Amino acid sequence: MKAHDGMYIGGTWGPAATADTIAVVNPADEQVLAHVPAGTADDVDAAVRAARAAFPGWAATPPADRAARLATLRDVLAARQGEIAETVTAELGAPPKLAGTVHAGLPVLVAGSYAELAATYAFEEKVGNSTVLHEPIGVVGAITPWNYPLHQIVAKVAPALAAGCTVVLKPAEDTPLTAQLFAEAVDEAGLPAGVFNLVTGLGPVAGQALAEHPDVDLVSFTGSTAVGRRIGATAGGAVKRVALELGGKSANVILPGADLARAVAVGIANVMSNSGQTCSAWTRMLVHTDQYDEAVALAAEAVAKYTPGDRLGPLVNARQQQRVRGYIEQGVAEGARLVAGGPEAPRETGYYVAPTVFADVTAEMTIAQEEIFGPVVSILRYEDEDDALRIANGTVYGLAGAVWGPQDEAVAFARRMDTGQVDINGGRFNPLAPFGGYKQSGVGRELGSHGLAEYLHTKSLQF
Ligand code: TXE
Repeated sequence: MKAHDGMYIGGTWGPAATADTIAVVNPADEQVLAHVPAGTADDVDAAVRAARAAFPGWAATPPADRAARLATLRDVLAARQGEIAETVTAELGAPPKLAGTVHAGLPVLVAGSYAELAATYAFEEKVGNSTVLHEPIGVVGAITPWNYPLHQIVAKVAPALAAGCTVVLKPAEDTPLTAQLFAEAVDEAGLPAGVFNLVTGLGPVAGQALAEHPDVDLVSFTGSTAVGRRIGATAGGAVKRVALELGGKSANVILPGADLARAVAVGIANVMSNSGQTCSAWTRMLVHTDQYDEAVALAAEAVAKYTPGDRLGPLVNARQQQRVRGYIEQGVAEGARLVAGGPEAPRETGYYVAPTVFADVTAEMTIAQEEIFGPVVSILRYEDEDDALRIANGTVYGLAGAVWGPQDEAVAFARRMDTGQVDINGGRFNPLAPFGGYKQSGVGRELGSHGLAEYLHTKSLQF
């Protein structure tokens, strides 16, 4: 597969600081697709300098002009959707349909929303006898994961650029080809040199150098809680702004008055999508004790159509496959009942995991507490609404969730959940709604005007 052998810094593809490379592997067939440069602290430093040099000009560019550039970027991403989808399928293993609709389609929507917000956001407002100015923070270091390779990039870069910030991106080492396509799109859209810069490389090397760089004003990170905690500590020590989007263990709460068949089918589909590699996935299904057996039977039926290699893609790499299989083994060992799937790899080649459903899961079990990040659903039983709430809120995470039932009851329940986003009776994706976590799911919000505000300082002038 086509890959650049350099970094995109200061508006050009230039050579990397060393000749070291990273192999990009197709997780469906384990074949090497391409090699990309393994960036070092020197590459990161060059990129930060370019971003710093470009900052004053971009910050002073009228918001309407920034909006126009973002609209062009959206158009380029839309025009290249087919190529983006193919690349995501190759390096992540996403089934082509999902790659086309979600992986390549969603970023177009998000880039478009920031083209509009850049033009309409109140960068200046009157508060009594004061004028409050919302000014760009400066140079942003963006560190993104592999699970939604392009969405994760656009959800950081588009609001940063809309705000007037400049960006250095260090994408995940598993999916750098999509990131290179994004850099090509930025170039094609004619953004000024240095406004966006790309350094590919390993997390503990290039990622850490970016997170610790003294001339980066804000670090926006999406990934594991372990790395996020470190980045948060570093940023705290430097008194620097940080945005963290971390793990989740979201509850899918099915109230007795819900359409049970639909709630179970959508709940299973939600976790199987992207092979469970979604931080907001509803991995814990909570069912009233009277409906429990029926729900388990429906779940077993619903999961049967996710054939590995067809509707269900592989996991991103061997490490993630091992990790998820380990969790399934642990679920069995702790006494949960396998209704579908299991720890055995369903295909000889490729990093596949069998679509798995556990019943008789209790709230304390490891599989009900830790983020698995694979196609694994745990079905838990509750006695009454207070019990359901205690279970739903009983993890260290609080990223998303779902409630099914009569609308008023479902909304009342959602208000009591300690989580950043709740879908009521299925919900519909809204690119303007803020996304982010309570508790250890993170700090800050992405998407919409809340996502834009993360990249702004506030200054008040008194008259
Ligand atoms: O994440 P890492 P991994 C969760 C999920 C998954 C687990 C491990 O549970 O099973 O994390 O995934 C960069 N300094 N999520 O190991 O390592 C890294 O290069 C700076 C949830 O892949 O956190 C990549 O760009 N950066 C999640 C990014 O961090 C570092 C999405 C994420 O990788 C670094 C992905 C360091 N020391 C995983 N070490 C979500 N919230 O959506 C690594 N990185």
